[in-house]
Amino acid sequence: MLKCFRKLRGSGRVLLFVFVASIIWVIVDIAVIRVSLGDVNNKLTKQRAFQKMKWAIENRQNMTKSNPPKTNPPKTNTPETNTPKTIEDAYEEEYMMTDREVSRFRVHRIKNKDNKDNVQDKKNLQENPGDDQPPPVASKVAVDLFIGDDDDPRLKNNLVKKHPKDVAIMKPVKNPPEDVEIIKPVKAPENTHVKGVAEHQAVKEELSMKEEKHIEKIQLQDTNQNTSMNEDKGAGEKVKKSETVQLNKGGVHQVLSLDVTAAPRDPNAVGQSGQPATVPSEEAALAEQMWDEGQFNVYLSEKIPLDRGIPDTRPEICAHSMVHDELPSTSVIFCFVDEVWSTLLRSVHSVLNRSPPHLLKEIILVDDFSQKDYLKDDLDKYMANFPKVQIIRLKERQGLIRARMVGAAAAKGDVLTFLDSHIECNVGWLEPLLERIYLDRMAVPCPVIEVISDQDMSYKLVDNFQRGIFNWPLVFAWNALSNDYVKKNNMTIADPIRCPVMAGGLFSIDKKYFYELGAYDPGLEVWGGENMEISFKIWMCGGKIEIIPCSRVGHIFRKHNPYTFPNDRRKTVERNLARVAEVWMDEYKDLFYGHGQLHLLDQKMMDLGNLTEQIKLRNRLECKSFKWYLDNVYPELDAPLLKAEGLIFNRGFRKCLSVQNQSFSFEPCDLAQPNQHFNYTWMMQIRQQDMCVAPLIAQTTIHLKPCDPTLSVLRWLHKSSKLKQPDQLTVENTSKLVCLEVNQQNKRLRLARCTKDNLFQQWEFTNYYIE
Ligand code: UD2
Ligand code: MN
Repeated sequence: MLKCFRKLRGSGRVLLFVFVASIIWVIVDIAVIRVSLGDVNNKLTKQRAFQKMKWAIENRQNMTKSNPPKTNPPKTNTPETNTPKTIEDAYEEEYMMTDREVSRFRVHRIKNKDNKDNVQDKKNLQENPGDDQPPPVASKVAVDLFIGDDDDPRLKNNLVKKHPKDVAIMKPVKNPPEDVEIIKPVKAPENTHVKGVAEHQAVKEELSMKEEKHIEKIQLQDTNQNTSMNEDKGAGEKVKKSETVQLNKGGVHQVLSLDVTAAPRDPNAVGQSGQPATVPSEEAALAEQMWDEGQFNVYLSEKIPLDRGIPDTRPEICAHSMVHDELPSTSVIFCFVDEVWSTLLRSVHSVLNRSPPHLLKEIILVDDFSQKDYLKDDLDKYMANFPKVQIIRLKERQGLIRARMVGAAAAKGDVLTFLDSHIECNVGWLEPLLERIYLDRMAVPCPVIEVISDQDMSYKLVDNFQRGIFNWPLVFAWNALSNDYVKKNNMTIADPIRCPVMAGGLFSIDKKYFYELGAYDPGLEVWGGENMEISFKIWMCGGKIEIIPCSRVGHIFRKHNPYTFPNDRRKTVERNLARVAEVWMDEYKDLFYGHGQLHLLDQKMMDLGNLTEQIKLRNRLECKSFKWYLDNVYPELDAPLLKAEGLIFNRGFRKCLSVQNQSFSFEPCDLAQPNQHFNYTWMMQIRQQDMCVAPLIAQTTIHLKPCDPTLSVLRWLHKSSKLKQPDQLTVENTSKLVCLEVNQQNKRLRLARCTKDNLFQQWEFTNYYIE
């Protein structure tokens, strides 16, 4: 019995094992069946989704307020919403796409920062079987700036041919770009690579809200639409694609970081991604020869693709910042004289490629009477392919200032954006500028001006917190905000930076406001000083100038102007500055003249032209004083109105100079005596009220004469300062060195030959205001 029981127990284990095993088998079997059913379901789901997506694509272009979708979507099991969502939203929400599936509907994003990443992305793309079809949403169109077939060797080394006849403009893309990363688009004009759009949840919500409201939709058309110069008409067809973006009154969206590319961007192209380029040693002589044409490395510029990538140098948070949907449109104005072909074109392409098309009203090229042949017909022909670009030819050289005014007069945009003709606009450059004007029409925003190296054409990031200032005599300079200032004002690296003056070349301004301000002084010639004029005018007449760190534009800074000046360059700039000083600087103009510009006061030497209109304008606008400007906008500037003042003490005689009945005497020093009080001015005059100490050379003595800043005979050289020892008072305008001296015998004043260490020739004012 016991044995039998043991046997049964043994076989019971076996039975139990068999029982458990079959249960597991059944479970596994059911699971397998479920999985294959799921597969079938998934396929059906996907098919439905594709159908719906196809419908969405077909209808997307018809979706405007007045033009609702014409066809219905295919029926699905999911409830219909009134508002068609974006393709990818609809798909994602309703069918719970996997990441891999989502990636099919993503557009490509340019990754400027590191080509290695791009290569990796490409690899990922290849390894990812989900991406084996071209993305259905963003069909790519290339902007090919080279002639001929793919086999053309110039395509391979990205040689930009100078002769525009050799240049084909548009070319359809055959393969997806190579240097890309993939992100999810929400509002992207077709044919663009969009960075950072709607990755942000808040933006997504904002946008879907707007879609529901359907208040306004704007068609974002590719700027290159209908612009093919290519013989192949098909290429033209392919670029005629557009998408809609819905904009909402009072709504906001994440800043658009468009970057239309000549896809595929060749990572090995010369200067690609803003990398430094080098001249091969055998070409060094040629490169040197080409330098003078532009005063930078023209040789390399010719090799660099016209739509090269540049690194996105914005502070991290900029790509996520929000701007209003209803920004004003802008006309971009480039003035140029004898600009280098490749840099001019690169400038224009950077605007076309990186500006939201609906905000870019036009690009106006003002040719300031260039003499170079290629800037005539060839440029006309090339630009004829870009409907947004127009060229205005000046019949004689007007100079940059009047050329800008011609451009402004022709502009149809709400905002004028002035740019130099050798720049590269970075991604997302435009909206932050327009946003600033949208918020305050009297704000004049400038991008951060970054550096395109004149040597190797690399794109260089500049330091944060830089502002534009001037030093005497009105010399523009960059200046870093102090840490204290940054802390005190709680500033982040993306906050606008108040600038006492702008650099001049790159800024946006509300067009009406520009004219309210009287535009530029048309009496300014050729080049220089107009940045001071417009800066003072803006600040003193109620506006403000700011650098917007989220907007960045590279500029080739050159050591010499590559063009000629109709008259002497130095004189031209000095005269312009003197006009500005006369109109805007009140008594502070003395500081301008006093810092090495006294020769400008000589009317025979310098005809400043008529200033009446400018002075009238200032009065009409009821602009504030220059003192207000210094106190409120640029308090850091050292701007004492006098070089020195107080008593004039003679070190040898140990008494002070005094005026009694129009003649000079010496008295014991007494600060309370007004007749002992003199000012030593920036005009180098020794002044008591309106009377000036004047030398009488022939009589070797001095007398008092009514002051006149233009009279050079009234000028005394006196080198003493806060730091230096007392010094001689030397008559400035004589060939011999003549000094003011106390005659040791009769204790009277006289003019004598300057002798070192003679204490009777040494004078000291009570207060010095200069270092
Ligand atoms: C800076 C400004 C520039 C201007 C200048 C002072 C920047 C980046 N640049 O000098 O815009 O404010 O200071 O006036 O802030 N041009 C003409 N006609 C002429 C002379 C020049 O159209 O008679 C064009 C020229 O081709 C260029 C632009 O004006 O596109 C500015 O000239 P620049 O580049 O020689 O001036 P830049 O950058 O040294
Ligand atoms: Mn320039």
